[in-house]
Order: sequence, then structure tokens, then C-alpha cells
Amino acid sequence: MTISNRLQSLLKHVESVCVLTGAGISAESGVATFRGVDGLWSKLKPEELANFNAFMRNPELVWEWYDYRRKIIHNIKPNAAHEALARLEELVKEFTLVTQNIDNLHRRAGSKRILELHGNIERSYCIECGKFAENIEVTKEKKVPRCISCNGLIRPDVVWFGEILPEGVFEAAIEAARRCELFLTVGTSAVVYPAAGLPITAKNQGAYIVEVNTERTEISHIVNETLIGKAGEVLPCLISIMEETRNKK
Ligand code: BV8
Ligand code: ZN
Repeated sequence: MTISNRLQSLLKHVESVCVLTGAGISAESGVATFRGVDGLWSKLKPEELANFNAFMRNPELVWEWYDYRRKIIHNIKPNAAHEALARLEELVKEFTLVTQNIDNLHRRAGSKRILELHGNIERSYCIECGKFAENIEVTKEKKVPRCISCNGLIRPDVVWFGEILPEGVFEAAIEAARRCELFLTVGTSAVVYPAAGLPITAKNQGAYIVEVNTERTEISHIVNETLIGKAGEVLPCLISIMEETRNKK
């Protein structure tokens, strides 16, 4: 993999990094992406499932879908790309990982400074009293989990289309994008907003934008450098370059 001299020298000195990730970073762990050929959206329309009205119309179908995704996520593990970002966090003074993924794999890989823009499939709460519900079971008998204190409908703690992002999380992501010297966008098609606006925010603040993807995307014409390849191969290479060059004064 060849990288520019600009990126080579940045990897040697950079101390402030912000990373945006999408479903592509979890593909090598076995999580289906959204827009890929056998992606989630090839079978189901986002508006059919990932929005509040669809949930109120048919909570059973929506819970069947999220439970299917939870079961997949419970039987897989983070890959080399997730681990590389956990290592990157240790190598630089200022680091922020902004993810669109709800699969909890960054946390399981050991990343700490994570901003979950679209929530986390491992959490759920009551739509009536807001009480968070622990270890939700979706069974043949109980197809729609109910709140133990008010019997209200329980929903996954994820952001659905048409819903605003969690309080303060997007603001913190904008701040991190504004402050960073190097912005990495990894495994995202950059079509869902406001997440897809973050690389542009960083670019407008003078950061160097590097895209890692198996193909060009909506923002390839905006970024400074696109590294075409699998995140699980490209990111570990970038980390080994940093480890080799940063120790050599
Ligand atoms: C909102 C959680 C206020 C649930 C998700 C401005 C312009 C246009 C539209 C809008 C706009 N502002 C708001 C909207 C509406 C909407 C939107 O963006 N629509 C899109 C479709 C046009 N946004 C919203 O509704 C947001 N809320 O804005 O609220 C508001 C409301 C209304 C109107 C105005 C303001 C909320 C959006 C969040 C929705 N929830 N997920 C769940 O997961 O079930 S979005 C979900 O889809 C993901 O979280 C992610 O964000 C997105 C999927 O994108 P990616 O992760 O990038 O995945 P994708 O499959 O597309 O791409 C994978 C990439 O990886 C590919 O490029 C592939 O080549 C690459 N790849 C594959 N393998 C690898 C790889 N790369 C590297 N290595 C590999 N091995
Ligand atoms: Zn309740």
C-alpha cells in the first residue's frame, strides 16, 4: 500500500486525530453493511424498519429485525481494523472515535473515547417512562419487550431516520472534527446526515482527510487521500508505519 509523503510525515508527528467509522469497518467481522450487494437495505427499506412510525405500526417486526442483528453481533468479534483504532488511541495525545455503528464492536476492541452517533443495539429503553431496560429477551412468547415498571413499549436505544442524534454527542463530534490535524473516514458510504458532514467540517478547519474504503464514495472528491482497500488490512499498516517512525527521533 503506498501512501503520500504528506501522510507519511503526518503519521510521524500528528497528535490530534478524529476518526469516523461506518458499517464497512465491521464487514470483516461478519456484520452486513447497509448498502453492499447483500447489504441490509438490499432486503429491507430503511423507512420500513429504522423509523419510529414503523415501530409503532409493527413493533414485532422491528424487534424481530433488531433481535436478528443482536444475535449476529453476539456471535462475532472485533477485527484487526477495530483493534488498530484502539491502538491508534494510545499513540496520540488527542483522539476521538465517532461511529455510526450500533454494534458495540469498537468498545469490545478496547476503544475508550467513542462517540456513538446512532446509539447502541445493546441498550434499550421504555418509550413511556424512559427507563432503561437491562438484558432484553425477545422470545416466541414475548415478541415485544415491555417495561417492568409501566408496561410501556421498550425500544432499542438507536437513532432512527427522522430522529435527532443523542444530546451533546454530535456537538462533541463536531468539536473533535474541528480540532483534529488528521481526520480518518473508514468504511462509510457517507450518505447519511448529519454524520456525513463531519469530514467536510474537519476539512474546512484545515485537517488532512484520509478515506479508507474498498471503493470510492460520495466524498472521495473532497478528501485529501483515498486508500482503497479493506479496513482490516489498511489500518494495521498505518499503525505499523506510526510505530516504526514515531519512535525514531
Ligand atoms: C436527523 C441506526 C434531524 C439504526 C442509522 C440532509 C440531506 C439529506 C437527508 C437528510 C439530511 N439531514 C437529515 C436527513 C435525513 C436522514 C438522512 O441522512 N437520510 C439519507 C438516507 C439521505 N438523516 C436522518 O434522519 C438523521 N436524523 O437528521 O434528524 C432531522 C430529521 C429530519 C429532517 C432533518 C433533520 C438520523 C440518521 C441516523 C439513522 N440511523 N442507524 C440502525 O442501524 O438500525 S443510519 C445507518 O445507515 C448507519 O448508522 C449508517 O449511518 C448508515 C449506513 O451507512 P454506512 O455505515 O456508511 O454503511 P453503508 O453500507 O452505506 O456503506 C458501507 C461502506 O463501507 C461502503 O462504502 C463500502 O464500500 C465500504 N466497505 C465495505 N466493506 C469494507 C468497506 N470499507 C473498508 N473495509 C471493508 N472491509
Ligand atoms: Zn416504562
